[in-house]
This record gives sequence, C-alpha cells and structure tokens, in this order.
Amino acid sequence: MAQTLRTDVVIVGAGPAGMLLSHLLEAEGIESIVVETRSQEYVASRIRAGILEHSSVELLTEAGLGARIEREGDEHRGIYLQWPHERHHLDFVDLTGRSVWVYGQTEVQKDLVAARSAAEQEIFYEAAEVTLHDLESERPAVTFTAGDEPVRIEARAVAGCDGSFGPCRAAVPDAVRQTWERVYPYSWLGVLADVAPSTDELIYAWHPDGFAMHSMRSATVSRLYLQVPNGTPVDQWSDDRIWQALATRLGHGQDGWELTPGPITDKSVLPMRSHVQTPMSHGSLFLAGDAAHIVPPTGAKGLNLAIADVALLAPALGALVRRGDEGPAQAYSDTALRRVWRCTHFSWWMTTMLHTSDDPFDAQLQLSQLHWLATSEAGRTGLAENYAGLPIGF
Ligand code: FAS
Ligand code: PHB
Repeated sequence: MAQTLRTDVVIVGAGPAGMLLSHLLEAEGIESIVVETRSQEYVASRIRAGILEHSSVELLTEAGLGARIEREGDEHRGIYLQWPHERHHLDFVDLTGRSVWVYGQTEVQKDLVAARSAAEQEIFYEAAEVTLHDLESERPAVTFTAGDEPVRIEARAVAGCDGSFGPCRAAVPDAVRQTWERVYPYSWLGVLADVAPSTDELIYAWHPDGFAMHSMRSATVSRLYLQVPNGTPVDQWSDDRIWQALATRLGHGQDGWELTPGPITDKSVLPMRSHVQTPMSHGSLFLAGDAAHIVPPTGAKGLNLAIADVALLAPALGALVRRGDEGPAQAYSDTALRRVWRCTHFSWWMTTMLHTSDDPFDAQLQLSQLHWLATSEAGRTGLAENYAGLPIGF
C-alpha cells in the first residue's frame, strides 16, 4: 500500500531550478516536497555553469543566498573578444551599469542544499519510477518508489524541474505541445585545470581552428573550452594537445600575453543544441529550467534562465495556492517565454558568431561581426545588455 503525502507543490528535480523554487515557495508561505531521481552526491558533483547574471545575483541575495557569492564569487566588469592579432574588452558596467559574477553552479547548488537542509525541506533522493498523474485536475499527484516503498504525493500543482531528460516535458500532450530544436555541428571539450587563470576576465576566442574560451572557477582553478567535432571521444585529446590548441586559439604570445598550462583534473565533451518547448505549463503542471528549454552554453544563459523561470513561478504558485488566484499562473508561460526566446536568440547568436565551420563565407560574416563589435558602442551595448542579463520579468 503506497504511503500518501499531501503538500502544496510537488517539485520534480533537485537541480538549481527545483531547489531554488522550493526556497522561494517557502518565502511565499507555500509548502513543497522535492523528488529527485539521483543521489544527493551525484547532483552536487556535476560540473556545469560558471557565470551568474546581475539579476541572478540580485535575486539570490534577496532570497538570503548571496553571502558566499559576495565572499567567494568574483565580480567581472565584462569579457574579452579575441581573434587572431586582435583582443577587445567589452566593459558591461560602462555600457549598461550591470556586471556578472563568476560563481560555479556547483557552488550555487551547495548554497541551495544548505539552505533547504536548514529549512528541513523534505527531499526524496534516488526516487525511481517517477510518474505524474491527474495533471489536468486541481489535485495532481506524483508517484514513485523510495527504496522498495511506493509513495504517492498529492498537491495543488506539480513543478517540472527535471531537466532535459526528465518525464515532465513529455507530460504535456502532443496536441498541445510545440517544440523547436537546433542541433549545432560542433561540441565543446570542457576542461577543469588546477592552474591560476591567465586572464582577469573571460576570453571568448574566434580562430580558424575553432572556438576557444578561457573561464575560471577561482584564483587557482581555470575552466577552459575548445570547439571539437560532434562525437569526439574525450580520450582523443591528450592534456598536451589540449593546452597546445588552447594556446593557439587564445592567442598565446600575442602582444606578450601567455597562457599558463597546468594539471587537468576533469575533461568532458558537451554537445550543443537549442531547444524550446511551449507552453511551459499545462493544467496543474508548470515547467521551469532545462525541462522547458536548452541553450548552447556560449551565452552563459542556462543556469540564469532556470533562476529567472522560478523567480516568476514562485509568486504565481503562491497566488494560486494561497488565494486561488489563477491569473499569475496562467500568465507564467507567456511571461517566461519572452526571456526564454531572448536568451535563446542571444545564445544562438554568440554560438554562430564564434564557432568556425568549413564555409569561408561564414568566416567572413563572423569576422565582420567581431570587427563591428570592436568599433561600435551600439554593438557592444547590445551584447552587454544580453550577456549581463535583462531584468527578471522582462
Ligand atoms: P538540471 O538538469 O540541473 O536538474 C534537473 C534535475 O532533475 C537533475 O538533478 C536530474 O537528476 C533530475 N531528474 C531527471 N529526471 C528525473 C526524474 N524522472 N525524476 C526526478 N528527478 C529527475 N549552463 C551555463 O550557463 N553554462 C555552462 O557552462 C553550462 N554547462 C553545462 C554542461 C552540461 C553537461 C549540462 C548538462 C548543462 C550545462 N549548462 C550550462 C546548463 C545547466 O547549467 C542547466 O541550465 C542547469 O543545470 C539547469 O538547471 P535545472 O533546470 O535545475 O536542470
Ligand atoms: C563556465 O565558466 O563554465 C562558462 C562561462 C561562460 C560560458 C559558458 C561556460 O558562456
């Protein structure tokens, strides 16, 4: 016989979207239970995003989650755009008054886990056979097995925060659902290295051999990426080959700049795609984060979009559960999608501008865009406005 629990909102997924939503719902006086298919250790160990937009830092700080960001995060004024014999700094603060912060998603997750643990948030990790029920009713449910025990949670709403491979996105009926997908003809080889960054701010580099990026996680840990063909086996790239390609593409030796190599502690190949699913809600199901959209990481938007989604969803569910006011919940999808499409376009634009193909015409268009950004304040302001992030609810 299944154990039956009741709460206001059942949240599927304990990544940043699900955990931040449970935190923001509590501030709305709304109870939730989180159901996660992986172990807490696995979720905490995933190496993913590295940049928080201005709006994300503001929101996390207002939610009482900003102390470590302030202490251990690294505020950046902008980025460098690099191509052979050229490097140009774009100062977002001068251009838009908004900065960005280097603060890894693993750190955001740690802060969320600590906050939810302090609040005695109920979270089922390693849940199996997670299934959604009665989504078109006002009493939806989620069932799963915890260990060998069947569990049923009944709620007023289900929040689908289960990422790109979870069941929630598919729970929206085909007749209602519309999806857009673009798979890019290249991937990123991402490395983590125990070496001080060779730059003060991120370098995004166009090069005939392929895109490269120099990011970081701290004063002693660098995070770097290389464009590689789809399906590249990670063991095809030795550490020496990685550092050689990074040095070439990032402009080692150009104007006296040098890339300092160091021990690589993690490497993985990440495919790149854009994916949007509409609507982001159906009946009593509300999708947030990667469950609704995926962006190529070139625009540093994935994590920030997940934060923006739940910043909108929490008050909407608060109105629905506390006052029976369905208006904000009905408006959630359209409001969230404005930012989703803006970030989807920006991520596509950054990706297609900086990643090389075999087509020489593409290369000319890319270099022309880069020259335009180097010489046009209007161009730089457009990039800065999108990269540093638009106000939430835009
Ligand atoms: P998440 O995928 O983080 O979390 C979803 C959770 O749901 C997971 O814990 C999963 O285990 C769980 N789940 C899945 N199925 C379930 C089920 N059936 N039942 C219960 N739970 C289930 N973004 C950037 O901005 N910059 C980057 O550099 C970057 N790099 C990335 C690298 C990789 C390999 C990936 C996959 C993503 C990367 N992203 C990056 C995007 C990433 O940061 C996401 O945008 C962010 O994790 C979104 O958070 P969530 O929506 O919570 O989804
Ligand atoms: C990262 O530091 O992991 C990072 C930074 C900027 C991006 C993507 C990834 O656009």
